[in-house]
Amino acid sequence: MCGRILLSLLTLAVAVFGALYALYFQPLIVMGGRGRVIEPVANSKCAKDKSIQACEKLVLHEPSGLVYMACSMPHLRSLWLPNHGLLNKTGAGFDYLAVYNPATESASRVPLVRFAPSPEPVPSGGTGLSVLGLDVVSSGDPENPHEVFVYVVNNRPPAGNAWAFGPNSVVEIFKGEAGKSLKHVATVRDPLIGIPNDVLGSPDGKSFWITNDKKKGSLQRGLDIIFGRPSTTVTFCRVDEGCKTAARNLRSSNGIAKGPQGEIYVTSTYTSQIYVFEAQADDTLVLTDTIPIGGGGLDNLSVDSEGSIYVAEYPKVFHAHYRHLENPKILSPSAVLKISLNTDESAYYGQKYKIEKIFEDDGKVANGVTTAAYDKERNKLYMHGIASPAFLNCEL
Ligand SMILES: *[C@@H]1O[C@H](CO)[C@@H](O)[C@H](O)[C@H]1NC(C)=O
Ligand SMILES: CC(=O)N[C@H]1CO[C@H](CO)[C@@H](O)[C@@H]1O
Repeated sequence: MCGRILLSLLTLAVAVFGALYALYFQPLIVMGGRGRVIEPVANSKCAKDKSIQACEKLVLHEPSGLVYMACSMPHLRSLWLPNHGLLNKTGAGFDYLAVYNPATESASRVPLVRFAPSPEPVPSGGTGLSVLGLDVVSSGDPENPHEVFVYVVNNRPPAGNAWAFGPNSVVEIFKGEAGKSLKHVATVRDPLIGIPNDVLGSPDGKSFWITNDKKKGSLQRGLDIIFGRPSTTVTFCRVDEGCKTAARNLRSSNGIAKGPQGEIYVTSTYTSQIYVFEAQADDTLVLTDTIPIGGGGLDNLSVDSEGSIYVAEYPKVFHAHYRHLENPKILSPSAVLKISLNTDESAYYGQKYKIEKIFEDDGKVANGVTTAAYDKERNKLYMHGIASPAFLNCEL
């Protein structure tokens, strides 16, 4: 009798494990890139610039052709990266903004004016910036056609114990002429700014959306990744009025960008899909579509002048997030996907979007790419990564 109960319990345990495996673990293993063969695509005509490193996000400013980047140093990312639960404050506060000029083919740091990141102490030799997401938006002022607002996520360390309190994250807003120094205009803090990831700014310098990767606390994040709990949000903030939740119940929201018709795209890293939202009059977001990619993990995205979406894909996302981030010298393969509205015949059969792989590399040329933008005018694909050793520009 006892043996029979034991047997039933064992059968039940096997069944439960099997169901969990099929439901949760197997899709994760496929998305994690097990068995995926890296096929080189367009990786032979690339120029590297090692003077600018560990840039998690880059933004092409189309009117000028300049590429803005939010950068650090690879070894510092392994210490201080609150979005991944890396909370050694020694690595905080040394980051910077950089700009690449295609005319001179050179990159440099952007001088920041009137930026006093109080009240947190700035480490000696530091900048007071711990950057992640970035956006660069033309102000649309006819008197100043090159004026831009630059929004950057600043994951400042807390005054006390970072493991207990998490980061003291804010969004910094700067203003200036494209390619010149930037003047600090606002630091936005709010309880609804948890640990922000990416930012999408407005042309007037007064409001923005952020993807909120997670609340403070990282065991929860691990469980949410495995079980796909929709625990992340998009938050909308006005500089003068504070923040509110614009979209909730999202799975691993990460990159955010705007399309030409005002649609707002958000990548879901660990479910390999893109959410498509429509902004409402009250600045909340209504989900209108999802684009299933079904490949590896997805990261930061950008939209070109014709509305095509470019997204950095991790062929091996867990390798990237757990091995490469902890030791950036361990190579991590990279890929970039282009997603456009399908205008071929197959559109009639329900394939609304066309997904093309336009770049792939095993990590030797492009190590750990997390962000990409395509300059149509110059036929250049720009790439960088959160712990990458170099800025890459490749001819397609
Ligand atoms: C933080 O990083 C520094 C520099 O690598 C190291 O010396 C220190 O032991 C680290 N602190 C902790 C608590 O791990
Ligand atoms: C700005 C942005 O979307 N950030 C993500 C880009 O890539 C890194 C690496 O995964 C993520 O940590 C950022 O959250």
